[in-house]
Amino acid sequence: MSFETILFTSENHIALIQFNRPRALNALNNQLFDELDQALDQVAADGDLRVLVLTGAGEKAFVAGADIVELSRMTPLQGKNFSRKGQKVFSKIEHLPIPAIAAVNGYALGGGSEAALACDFIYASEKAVFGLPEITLGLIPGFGGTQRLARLVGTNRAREMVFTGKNITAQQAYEFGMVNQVCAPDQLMDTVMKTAGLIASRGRASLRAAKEVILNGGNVDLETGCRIENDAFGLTMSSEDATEGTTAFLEKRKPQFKGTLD
Ligand code: CO8
Repeated sequence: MSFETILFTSENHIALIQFNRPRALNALNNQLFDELDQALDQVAADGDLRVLVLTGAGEKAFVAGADIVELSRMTPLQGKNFSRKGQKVFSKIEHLPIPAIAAVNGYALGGGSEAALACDFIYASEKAVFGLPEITLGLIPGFGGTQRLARLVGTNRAREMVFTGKNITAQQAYEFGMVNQVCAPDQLMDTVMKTAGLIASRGRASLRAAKEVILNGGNVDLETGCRIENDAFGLTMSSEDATEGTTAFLEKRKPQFKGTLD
């Protein structure tokens, strides 16, 4: 299937989705959300994929937010529905059966920061700019940003960013714990693909279990989290990958993971 607002390719177990509306700095409109939704369904259904990388096409932007032109024409109810649509699509990234990495190459404002926050972790170019400037438009973040940012960097840092609408640099985002690694702009994709390649060499079954356990454990007390981990551990023990991984170790060879929990 071909898309107009995103580029979707895959190679060596790694899916790559690029936001691609260069004339609007990759801003998120209805069409983009529909296409991203379809691409994510394809990613989830493809048992050959083990990791997803999300980035922005072009030099300047990851995503410069929701499309303000489209937004300005919406009734309040259409705006509420658009917010819910964005929340659902970003939740789909969060709940994919494989890890997702955001490679933030430029502006990640409003919905752009919210898209990155829905990924499992973020690498950023030194030129990246993060922020939730919705307050400057008389709005608030509506694609899960108030919730995910506060959980990731703490309530008070999130309050300051959301109340002021001020942007932060990649370095500040790193210091806040929002970004795992800051790279020179021309090194970003190589660095991300190296990490993606390492993840892709692991088994899909254990990646899925690890992702789910960390995600689900984040919202419950430690004891409940450990129970969730314990159940998932039992499930991975029964996977082909666990047999292959332990056998390969004992046979002093590299494991060839082919299993799945689907
Ligand atoms: N929407 C639509 N078009 C955009 C957007 C956007 N978010 N951002 C940039 N563009 C367009 C510009 O209008 C411009 O188009 P044109 O050439 O036709 O005039 C083109 O992209 C290039 O942009 P600039 O000329 O402005 O480039 P600069 O380098 O001067 O500035 C900035 C880059 C700083 C990124 C600037 O474009 C900017 O501030 N953009 C808006 C950032 C913003 O406020 N984002 C938040 C949007 S709101 C949001 O994300 C809400 C999410 C929750 C919604 C809930 C649902 C209702």
